[in-house]
This record gives sequence, structure tokens and C-alpha cells, in this order.
Amino acid sequence: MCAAPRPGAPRASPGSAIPRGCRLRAPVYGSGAPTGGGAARRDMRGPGAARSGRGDHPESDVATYAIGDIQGCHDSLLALLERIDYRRGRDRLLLAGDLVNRGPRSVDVLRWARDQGDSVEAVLGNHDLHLLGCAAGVRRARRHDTFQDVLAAPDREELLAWLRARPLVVREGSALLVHAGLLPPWTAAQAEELAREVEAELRGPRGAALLADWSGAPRAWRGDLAPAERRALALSAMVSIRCVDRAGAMEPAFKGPPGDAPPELVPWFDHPGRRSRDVRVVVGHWAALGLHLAADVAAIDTGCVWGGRLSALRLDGGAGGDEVIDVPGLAVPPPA
Ligand SMILES: [Mn+2]
Repeated sequence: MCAAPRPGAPRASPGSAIPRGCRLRAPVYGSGAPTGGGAARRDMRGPGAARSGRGDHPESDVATYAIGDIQGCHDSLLALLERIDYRRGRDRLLLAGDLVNRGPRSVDVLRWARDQGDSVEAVLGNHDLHLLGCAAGVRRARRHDTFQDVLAAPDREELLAWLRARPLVVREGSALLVHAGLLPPWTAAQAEELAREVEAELRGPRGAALLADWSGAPRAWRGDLAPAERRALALSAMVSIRCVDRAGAMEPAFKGPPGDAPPELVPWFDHPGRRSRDVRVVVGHWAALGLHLAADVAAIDTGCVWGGRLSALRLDGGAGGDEVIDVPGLAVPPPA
């Protein structure tokens, strides 16, 4: 079954095979009906392939994976690395952002990521930015935040410096990695240019002001936005967009599954005016959407911290279809 997710989100994603052809049907969102079972591997090329978790590529081959929102789930991360047979110095991992918060071991996830050198890149997510804002004293931690382990760590400054140096957008071949998504009017090249502008701002003397609040940004893109508005909207969209209205403006309140969205809203990647369809935009952030794979978008936040799963999507696989490997998420999810 390739059914739309049921209402009530976030939910656990299923643990067995995604039917072939699921990605070709539109608009169908999410990863299909829960089927249970312990087989975590989803390989769209069918049975027999990839028992090692590295597809039908030789063990010595380099592999590139995008990994969904880890959110402090260090145990799930280590389990996933084992499943994909990750080796530092050989493979490349692109983390979709939200490395920290809500889960139990944010500091260990950051230490691991920092120690991987060029083998790991990560884009900044809203939780990562919230941590940076709290560390800078321009945001206040909220009741359910769990990144105090980072703030209290002896190597805190080093970890925060690593995190602050992460980009908002990464291009890897025909894939473009960003935490939440892109505004429909942006081309991929424009999104990269905007990301570089916002990254420079975040690292500069005015970075704290942007970290303090990006949510008050305008919600619709215009060519004549003032620089500060432009950067705030770009940041807001890259780390928090889910649905847009018919005019392409962000609608920040709706966080549920797309099937439950009000009729005037559409997922950003399905807006008819979207200009970034020539790349495959790889995102996390939208746990209620779940795994959603199409030619021009791959959403891979499968709700690890919410009792779902942590997923890795192979980016350099063959033409046989998508290969997704996942492992169980946090057994006892935090308060929503
Ligand atoms: Mn997020």
C-alpha cells in the first residue's frame, strides 16, 4: 500500500519494504502504511540486493548518504552507521540538520560529527540555530529543550564553533541539501547564493540579532525586500518551511501531515510556481510528512526522536531506484 499517512503526527514510519512505483504516484505523501516487522531495510531495487547495507556496490566503494534529523539520538546514529558500514575517510555523509535537541545525547552527536572531518557535512536546522541562539544569550531555552549537555560541556566552545560554521545549503551532484526546504520562486542557484549571504551574516557581528529572531520575517518572497528582511526570510524558509499558500507565501502554523492541510495550502515542493525542480532537494524537518521520495524532492525525517526511525538515503546509488536504510528511533519519545 502506498497510502497517505494517517492523521495524528508525528508517527512512526513503517519498517519494511516500500512498494515499487510508490514514488511515481502523486500527490501521495509519506512512506506508506505501517506494516511492522523488524526488517528495517528499504531497498527499492527489491530483495536480494544489498545485504551489507551498501547496495550492490563493492565494500571498497565510496558511498554518499543523506541522513535525517538525529536530534540527539546518538544510539540510533551509531546503529545506522553500522548498518551502512560507514567509514570515516572513505564515505561521505550529509546530515539534514537538527542534530540536537529533544533527544537524550545532543553533545555526543555533536562530538561525533565534529570528529569526522571532511567525511561529514551538516546543514543547520532550526534546533541547531536555537541552540546557538541560547548559547549566545539571545534566546531562552524552552521547557522541553534537552541540549543543556552541550551548554555545560567542557568542550562547549569548540562544539558550538563547529556548529556555527555549518552551511544552510549544500549541493552534492544533482542533490541540494537544506533542512526544511526552499521558497517556490527560488532557483537552486539563487538558494545557494542566499545561503552564502545568510551564513556570512550568522558568523559576523550581526549574527546574534538574526539568531535572536528569524520568525518575524516576511512570509512571501519579493525581489525588493530590504537586506535584513531578505536574510530573515531566507533563513526562516530554509530551516522551517513546510506548506505555502497559493501565492507561494510560507504558512508557519501547519505542521501535520499534508493530507490534513487546509485546502489553500500545499507542500512547498509541490507549488506549481516552484523553480528548483531541476535539482532533487533533500530535506528533513517534517516528521509528520515522513519519508517522501520523488524526482525533485526527498524528505527523510522519519521521526527518530518521536519513536519513528532514523533514515539514510543513498545519494550516489545506481539507476535502480532509491535505497533507504533505517534503524529504530528513540524507544521512549520526549513530550511533544
Ligand atoms: Mn527542524
